[in-house]
Amino acid sequence: MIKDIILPDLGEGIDAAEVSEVTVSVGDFINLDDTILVLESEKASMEIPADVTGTVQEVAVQLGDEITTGQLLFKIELSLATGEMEKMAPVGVEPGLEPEKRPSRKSINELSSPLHLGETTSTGDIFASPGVRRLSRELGVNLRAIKGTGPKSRITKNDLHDYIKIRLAIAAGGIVNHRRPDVDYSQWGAVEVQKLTKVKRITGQRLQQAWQTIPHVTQFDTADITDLDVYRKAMKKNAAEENIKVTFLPFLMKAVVRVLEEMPQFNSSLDHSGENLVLKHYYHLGVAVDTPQGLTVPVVQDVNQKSVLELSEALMDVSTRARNKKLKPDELKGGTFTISSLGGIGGTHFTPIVNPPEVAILGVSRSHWQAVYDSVADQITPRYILPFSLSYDHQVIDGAAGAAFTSRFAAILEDVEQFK
Ligand code: CAO
Repeated sequence: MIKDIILPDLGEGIDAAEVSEVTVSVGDFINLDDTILVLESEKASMEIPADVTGTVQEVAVQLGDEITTGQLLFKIELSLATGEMEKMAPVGVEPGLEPEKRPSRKSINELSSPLHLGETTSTGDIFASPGVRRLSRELGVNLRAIKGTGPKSRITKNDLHDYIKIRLAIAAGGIVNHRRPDVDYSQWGAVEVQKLTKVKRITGQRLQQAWQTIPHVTQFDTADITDLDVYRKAMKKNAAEENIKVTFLPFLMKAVVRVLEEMPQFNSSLDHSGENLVLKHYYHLGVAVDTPQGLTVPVVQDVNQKSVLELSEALMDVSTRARNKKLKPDELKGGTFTISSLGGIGGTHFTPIVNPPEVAILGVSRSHWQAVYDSVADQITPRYILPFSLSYDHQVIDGAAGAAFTSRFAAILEDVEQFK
């Protein structure tokens, strides 16, 4: 059955208005209360909601039309009874499915014809006030691109402002601080509020900046450290007599520096113009340390000139002082590459965030025993495998170089002679 939708009395003495947005097109399925038209009169902007559910058969008005009370707006084919809807369900949709779990006619249309983002896209299924709609039209912003934070995901003026700010900042290569919605979480259960430490706040800002300004790629790889484990255990036993704790980390630092010497672009920074690469001939490694105050990254200098034992001592020293808040500001500066090791805690792989102005960071996860096929001996043997990830700035480093770095790093770890 077809129903005519006519322009209702707009009240407040308004009997004519201009069509500023037609939010539905022929073939669209509309629900009761969906916005189908936005009008602007001398006095106000207003949304006209659908008073029926069904499919648009005819659109009788156009953008810019001056329309009056009682004028025909749309012809709508009213929604069919549930039984008939089931017969119309597309292939792959179970007839017994509850109506709300079944794709709407509109969403089926969207699947077959990809949505084109642009000013002319229908936004009738989006909640936004006429003022917001008008502003978005004036600024050429497609409301579909914005996530509404209001009730029923309504797009508020602040959402629109935030969206525009973000787009402008991204276009200018700048940093965006999102306005977080002020939500009362206690409406869903008990909560407590904890103040972020200064370290967490500063680190958070730096991480956000890095994440937004550096095009990250993360390369995952593994190294067979079975022989290195045996070697480390022997060294650890001897060093324990001198109260030095030898973990895997100093070996990883030595191996990293070896690769940095061979592939200098990983030990570099882009200069302020972004047109030159500054290659550093010193090897100062930042080491991420987990402290009660938050993540701290002290720098161990001249790693290429230190032995595994000297690095072990240096690590014990800086990690203890980091946790006791005893690091000097200078000890947090001048790093050329960072290692973040979660190996003492767990996990298989993770994607570390580059620590600017550096261009790459190594993330180390926990080693595990694994059955590995040895094709030469034609047998399966247990091997101790170290998973790791390398994140790098794709402005500086190509994917091929990233993969070459991780392969070379693994090869060095697998050859224990390199550490003797
Ligand atoms: N696989 C298996 N075991 C590992 C390992 C690995 N990849 N890495 C460390 N271990 C072992 C160590 O050998 C040690 O065991 P033993 O006493 O038997 O030798 C144990 O785990 C604990 O090591 P550790 O964590 O105390 O020492 P470390 O040198 O490996 O790391 C430090 C030092 C300061 C880096 C570490 O304590 C730390 O703070 N890590 C967290 C870093 C972090 O938070 N990164 C996240 C940044 S992104 O948010």
